[in-house]
Parts: sequence; C-alpha cells; structure tokens
Amino acid sequence: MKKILIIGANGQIGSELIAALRGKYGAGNVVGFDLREPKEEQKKAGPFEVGDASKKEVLAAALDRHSIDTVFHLVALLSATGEKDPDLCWTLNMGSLKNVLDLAREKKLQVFWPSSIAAFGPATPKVKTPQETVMAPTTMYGVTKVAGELMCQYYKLKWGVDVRSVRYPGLISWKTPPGGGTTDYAVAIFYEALQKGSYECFVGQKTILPMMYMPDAIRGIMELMEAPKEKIKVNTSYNLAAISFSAQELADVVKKKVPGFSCSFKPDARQKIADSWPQSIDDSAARADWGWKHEYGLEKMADDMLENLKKKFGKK
Ligand code: AKB
Repeated sequence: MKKILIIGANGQIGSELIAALRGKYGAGNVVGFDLREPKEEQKKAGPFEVGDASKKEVLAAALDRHSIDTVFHLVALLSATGEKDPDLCWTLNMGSLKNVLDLAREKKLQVFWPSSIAAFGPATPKVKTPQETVMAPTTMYGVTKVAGELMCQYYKLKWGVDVRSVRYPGLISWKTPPGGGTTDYAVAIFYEALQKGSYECFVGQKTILPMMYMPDAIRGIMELMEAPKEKIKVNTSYNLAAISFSAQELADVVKKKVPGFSCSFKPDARQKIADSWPQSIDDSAARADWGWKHEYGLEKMADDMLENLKKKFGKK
C-alpha cells in the first residue's frame, strides 16, 4: 500500500485530492501537509502535518515520521499573485520543488508536481497547442513552471527519480475556491451568480482559455501516478485538456441556468496574462501514453457546480 504525503493539502487541488486518495488508499495512508491549520473536519479525517515546505528539514522529518513513498507537491503562488511579488513566486515555487526533488532522490520517492498552461507564452501556437512547442512565458509563475518542468526532467534523467507531471488548464471547483489565478473568473462567476445574481468578469468576453472540472483533474493525476513506468514517455510535463470556452459562452451557460443572472466585463491586469496563454491544448500524448480522457463538458460541469454550490449555500 502506498504511503502518501500531499504538500499543499488545504489548497484548491489538495483539499479534493486528499479525500479521493484517502478513499482509495485508506485515511491512515494519506497524510496532509500545509502551512495553514486544516479545518476541524479535515483534522478528524486523517493524519495532518502543519509545516513549511520551503524548509527541507521539516519536510524530511514529516516524510520519515510517516514512512512516505509518494508525494503530491501542490504548493505554488499562482499567476496573478505571482505578478504582485515575483521574487516570492520564484523563491517559493522553485525552492519547495527543489526540496521535494532532492528528498525524492535521497529517499526514492515517487513525485507528482503540476505544471500549467502558464508555461506557454505569446509566441506559442494558441490553438491546439502541441506537446512540444515554444515555451517562453511572460509571467514569473510561467517561468517557474518551465524551470520546474526542466528540473523534473533533469532529476529523472540524471538520477532516475520517478517524477510525473501534467500541464493543468484553469481548474473549476466548488469545494475550495482558488486563490490568485488568472482563470479564477471561471469559478467566481458561479459563486456570485448564486450569491449576488450578477458578476463583473475581469477578462473580456472574447477571452478563450482551456479549463477543466476538478473531478477530471483529480482522476487524471491519480491515473497518471498509477500508470506503469514504461508508459510515461514525456519527461517534462504532459499537456492535459478538457474544455475550452470564451468568457461570454460561460456567462451564457450560467444565465441559462440561473434565472435573472447578469454578467458584465471589465478587464483588468489579468487580461494581459490571459492573452499570453493558449486557447486550446493538444493532449494526444497523454491520451495515447496513459489513457487520459476527460468526462465533463461545459454544460455538465456547470450543472454540477450549481447543484453543489446551492447545497453549500443552503439554497434550493
Ligand atoms: C492560474 O490562473 O494562474 C492557474 C493556472 C492556469 O495555472 N489557474
């Protein structure tokens, strides 16, 4: 049985991944790790460590204490927050990844680390962005994703570290809101539609970005980590895709499902970041190598988001 550590367990991905992994491997075999104290229900659900992933000795002690063999390393400052403090973005994103890779090398751990569509930049082909292409991002977050991918590849080729990665599109989820990303509008629109009946979107209506619903994102990385080693042929990070839509198309779908909802568009600094990213992704390598397949389209995702958020807010 695997013994798993999730670093960044309280975040948007971590808080859902921890429940899915505990369901599969047993609560006692999946340890959460985060800088922030978990909620009461999380504390009761299984082992949890509060600590700083940028301190290697703290991480090493947690790995030893729980005899960990597999790490999901999810800590990162996202694109919009990263532009407010590029130094911190570099230090946190790269420092914590280097710690994890060094410990993986020493302790023979399997590692998952997420890259992102932010690893691409304005010179990258925008439609059906290929697996191998120009990678010259213009955000510090994107720079850390390209550098991180190359670090993962280096540790794999030089020392045989079993590190696996996907380039996530924008992730849409209802359990834990994202923080500091450019794609956050695709989550915020659902919250505000139900809570206020209106939303002011911070990118223009024609902005098209690749997105994915969280259940697909979680299943995808669990399948990637379980795939036989010989099937993993991309050493940097796999392109991963599900749905692409414009901000206007998203607003129209929400309008159809939430009577009286209205959406206005007021692009801010995040527009420039969105404009530097692809609109759709060619993920045929992930599909061919380890069988990736998404399940949620725009309508199905919107129905599920609204149903769950209504329950969360106690609405009918
Ligand atoms: C962001 O918007 O910064 C993230 C991402 C695409 O990696 N959601």
